[in-house]
Amino acid sequence: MNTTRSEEMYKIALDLMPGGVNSPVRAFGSVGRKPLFIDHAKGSHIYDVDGNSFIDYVCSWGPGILGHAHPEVVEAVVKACFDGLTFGAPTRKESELASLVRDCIPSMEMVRMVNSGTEATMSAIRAARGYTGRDKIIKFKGCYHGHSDGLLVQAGSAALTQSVPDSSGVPASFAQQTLVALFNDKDSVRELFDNNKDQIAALIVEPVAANMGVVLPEEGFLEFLREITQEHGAVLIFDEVITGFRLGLGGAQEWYKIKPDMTTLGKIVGGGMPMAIYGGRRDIMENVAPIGKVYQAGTLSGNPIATTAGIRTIQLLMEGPDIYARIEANAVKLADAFRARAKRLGIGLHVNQIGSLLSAFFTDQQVKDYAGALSSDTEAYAGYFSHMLENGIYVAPSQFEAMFVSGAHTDADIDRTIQVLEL
Ligand code: KE4
Repeated sequence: MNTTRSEEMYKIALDLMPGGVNSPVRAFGSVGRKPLFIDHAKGSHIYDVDGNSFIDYVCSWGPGILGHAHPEVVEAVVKACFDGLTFGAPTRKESELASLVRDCIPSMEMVRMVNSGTEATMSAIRAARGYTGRDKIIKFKGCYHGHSDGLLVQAGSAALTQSVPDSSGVPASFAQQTLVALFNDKDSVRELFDNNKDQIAALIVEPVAANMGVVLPEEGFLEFLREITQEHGAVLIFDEVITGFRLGLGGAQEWYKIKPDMTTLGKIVGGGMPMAIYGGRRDIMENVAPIGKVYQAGTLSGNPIATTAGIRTIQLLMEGPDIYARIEANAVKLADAFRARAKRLGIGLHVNQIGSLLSAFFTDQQVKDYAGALSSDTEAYAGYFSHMLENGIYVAPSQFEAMFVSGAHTDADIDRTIQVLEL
């Protein structure tokens, strides 16, 4: 595969930006290759600067549920641009998007728009701390909620002690406010609440973990989180930046019928533009400035172009034809093809799939938690990644990410992908 121009661009970029990228995972570090520079994308395909084309299952890490450059979204965005890119003042569109979100996710009684999932989770936690007057939070090892200091924290060896930052530059004092539990391990959560009575402001969780690869909540786990947070007066925050509008219009909370106190959204809700949202119970959100004392602000929050992209995307998802059944069916086909490959090659492979989200873990263990995910052979994953890329299939350049199926993936795309898996 010719990658001459990508390599030229990479050299230039390396001199200008850390690792030549604006987000670490894009550097292809964990798959031992130089990154491809993308020229354009359309529908289910992405095209690099050397003219190579790929069936894309990264979908920009989730936003691309309708496929790239959906004509109706692009048309709405272009039209909006002629009315001005940003005003720093309220617009009708923000209320329209907020209302659409509440129609789809009724637990989000009141919302605030920001520019990234990181801002959404950081602000939701600040609102929960302001509402409860407490400082500590619980997150889960292997769950990712963006790069705000308090959330860039991984537990120590026992996973139950005070955490240590896993990013340098995060003061230990910040980490001490973040307690880390184990996903699908009720005792690890119980222990933190018992040892930190009345100190925990919030528990934040990806209801379906998708940042250690896709790991599903075990039967009753989310119900348990709902009960224990209720019992201890802690705010339950569902980080649905990936699952929101991905598992259906109502996201994971509709899928599992659990009502969190707060929810964060990103990716799909902005239709690929910089847009994310936090919100939830009115009595919590009414603590947010300017009506409350929890300060949070943003120059481009609720930006008229980003809201336009989000509104049109959600409208298309609501108007149908219903794509959710089709993208789930295609994800199931791919999951079965991965399992068939593993059987044929006699390799350990564990596939987790829900809706249009899936991950193939290169391990012979069941992957029901972080330890299971970490048992994966990342070298084997890197080999698989190159095999797919060299055959025109663009999957996540990391074992610990999700594969996304979009409404733009055709039967021919799925068949071609299965064919490559059969090579
Ligand atoms: P952003 O700040 O990247 O918009 O969102 C942070 C975030 C919050 N919550 C969840 C559940 C997320 O998955 C993310 C971001 N996801 C990663 C992919 N796993 C974004 C890709 C990247 O970091 O470049």
